[in-house]
Amino acid sequence: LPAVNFDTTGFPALKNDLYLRTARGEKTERAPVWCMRQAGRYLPEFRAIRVENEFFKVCRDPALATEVTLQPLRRYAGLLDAAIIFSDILVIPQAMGLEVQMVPGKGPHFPDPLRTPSDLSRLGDLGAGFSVDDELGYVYRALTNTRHALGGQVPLLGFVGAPWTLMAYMIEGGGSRTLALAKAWLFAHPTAAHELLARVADVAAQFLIGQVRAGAQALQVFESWAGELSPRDFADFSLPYLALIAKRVKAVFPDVPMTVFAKGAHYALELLATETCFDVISLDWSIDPAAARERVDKAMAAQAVPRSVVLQGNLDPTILLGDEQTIRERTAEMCRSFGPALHIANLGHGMLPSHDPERLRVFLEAVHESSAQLRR
Ligand code: 1CP
Repeated sequence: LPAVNFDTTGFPALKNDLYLRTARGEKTERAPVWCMRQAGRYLPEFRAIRVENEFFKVCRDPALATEVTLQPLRRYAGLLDAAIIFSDILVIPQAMGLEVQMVPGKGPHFPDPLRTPSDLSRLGDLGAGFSVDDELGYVYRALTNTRHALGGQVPLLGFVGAPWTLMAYMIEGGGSRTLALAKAWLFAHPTAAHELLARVADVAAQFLIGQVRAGAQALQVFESWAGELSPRDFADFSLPYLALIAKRVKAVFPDVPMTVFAKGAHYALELLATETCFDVISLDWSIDPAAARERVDKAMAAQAVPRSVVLQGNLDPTILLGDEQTIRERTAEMCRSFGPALHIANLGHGMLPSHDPERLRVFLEAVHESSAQLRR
């Protein structure tokens, strides 16, 4: 593995700024493309590293995190327009004092999750010695080292989990089908729920600001469990914290593009566009891109100060399990539906461990081809 470099002053010049220009609302020659979970278990080179190294060890070791972040960039040379730092949304609950294990084949497991509101006192974030930058400095070091190792090929993205999604993991103790334990807090203990959400939002905002200082060039907030909430409860328990995070980061770094991915929350498109200052709204595959474009444009046009909102997404990842012809056709269709501008191509959710890496190449090539054609 290459030597580790923590100099945050002399980063290499950026050679491909397609993602950044699009995220800022500029017209570009084609749609930039990257994929959620582009570093992950579908790649044999990733699994080879994981045989020897526990999941959070890869996150905490800057040389390993850099290596894994760069793996898809190397394999799909010239086809990806962004890198996303290898880490996990669960590093925040960990930093706040909860133990998180990554169980092979199962996913995250909290041996001792939050059970009742009195458990909030177990979280360390209000303690006198608590510092987000100290607790999560290993992510900053991974970002700085990766930014150097990228050599300016593409911009580097940082990310966090959104408060509602992290609250869900902290109470459920892992993935869950109904989120009944976490949702019970919303209705039985709304004050405690809001306290937890506000504390996580505070840590998340500080963490994102630190990630930019360390070298992240754009940011994404993952609200993966938004779709479990009704529109009314999304407006109450998710949206205000998403808006707060974006506002706090933008107050320090107004020019760093920010994306929100509220999976399953297409009902909230207008609110995300008008009530938050995210530059990009990432869509899952449950909404037609043209319909999303129209709704967002209509909502923005009614604003006193309209701005352009970029959309990201949204191919159903399981389409990559289909044949090459189908992948090409569906990708072209998706690009046409988003239209000839303000689109960052992506899947509607992350890569799956069962994906064939060569099918992802077909998707990436198809985006290059069909989105360039649209703009001619
Ligand atoms: O053993 C392994 O290697 C575990 C697989 C894995 C990987 C590759 C996990 C466990 N996390 C990650 C990396 C990861 N997670 C990234 C890295 C960068 C990239 O995208 O390439 C990112 C951005 C995440 C974010 C993440 N983690 C989310 C939000 C996005 C989403 O998928 O909705 C969520 C919900 C998690 C929790 C998590 N971590 C890992 C798993 C398997 C899960 C999901 C479990 C569940 O369904 O509850």
